[in-house]
Amino acid sequence: MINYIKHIFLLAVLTCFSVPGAAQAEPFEQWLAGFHARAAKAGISTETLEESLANIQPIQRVIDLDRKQPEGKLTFAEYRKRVINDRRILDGREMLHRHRETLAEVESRFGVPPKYVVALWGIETSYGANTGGFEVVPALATLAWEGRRGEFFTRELVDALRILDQGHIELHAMKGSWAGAMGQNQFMPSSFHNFAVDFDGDGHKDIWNTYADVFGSTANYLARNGWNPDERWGRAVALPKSFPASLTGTDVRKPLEEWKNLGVTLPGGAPIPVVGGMRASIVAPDGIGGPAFLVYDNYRVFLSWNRSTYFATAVGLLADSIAH
Ligand SMILES: [Ca+2]
Repeated sequence: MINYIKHIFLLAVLTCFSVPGAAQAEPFEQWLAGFHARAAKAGISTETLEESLANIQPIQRVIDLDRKQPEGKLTFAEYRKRVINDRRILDGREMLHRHRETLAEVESRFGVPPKYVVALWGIETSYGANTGGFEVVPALATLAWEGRRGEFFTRELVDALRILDQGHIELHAMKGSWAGAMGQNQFMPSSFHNFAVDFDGDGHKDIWNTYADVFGSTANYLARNGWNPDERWGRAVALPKSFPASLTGTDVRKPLEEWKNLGVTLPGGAPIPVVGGMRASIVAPDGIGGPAFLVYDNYRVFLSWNRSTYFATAVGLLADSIAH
């Protein structure tokens, strides 16, 4: 279900750039031969190329999912209900407790509190329970060949082969979503190269099966995208009746003092805490009449992971729900 929701966003993005009817200009075998040459030129070993590309075929299910038109957009209230249910909150608390030592080590190295690492893990894959059953190489090859955003997926496929070349994971254990998001934190291969870490020090960056590497890689991603250890992500607030919609959205940033003067309060009506120098935005995913959130710089770090405000807000809310 979570992947389904993610796919709606991904499809919405993909659809903007698609050229109907432009797909599959050449037979798959012919495309594969050309890709083989390109990957060899990019430095992928002959051994990896032969092992991973031999006998692969396009996956019809991946094509179907890629071509599926987005259904009607969920409201944030609907999305929130699906993504932050009681089961996920209880499981998150359990995971926070079970992995507390590793998560504490991760926090001391990257400055990201455990609740955010666990919340991202929960929203991406239900704490590793739903990582996607597609083998990444044929899934990416299908998307690279099919044509729609072919160049993007071709580059991701080269990056995927490089992961195999470096020996981080075995070919058939390299699984992910239909669109190539891999392992327990759903990194695309390019994100893997930029942000995955071998936190347990065994020589492999294993975001599929090693919790320490999953947590370390997630925290490293957040830290490298500007996570501020001294701040939270944001908080629920109440807006005054006259609040103009034009002041909502992450493009509008104001000092906390200014929001306070504009009548923004905590949900119960108490004044919002004002910290000098901090700027924030107001996000109201369902419009002025719906829930509203005062969001800080760390919220933008969530947006660097996934551009959806639904996603970013849900991560923050789940983190707060599991930390008790
Ligand atoms: Ca490792």
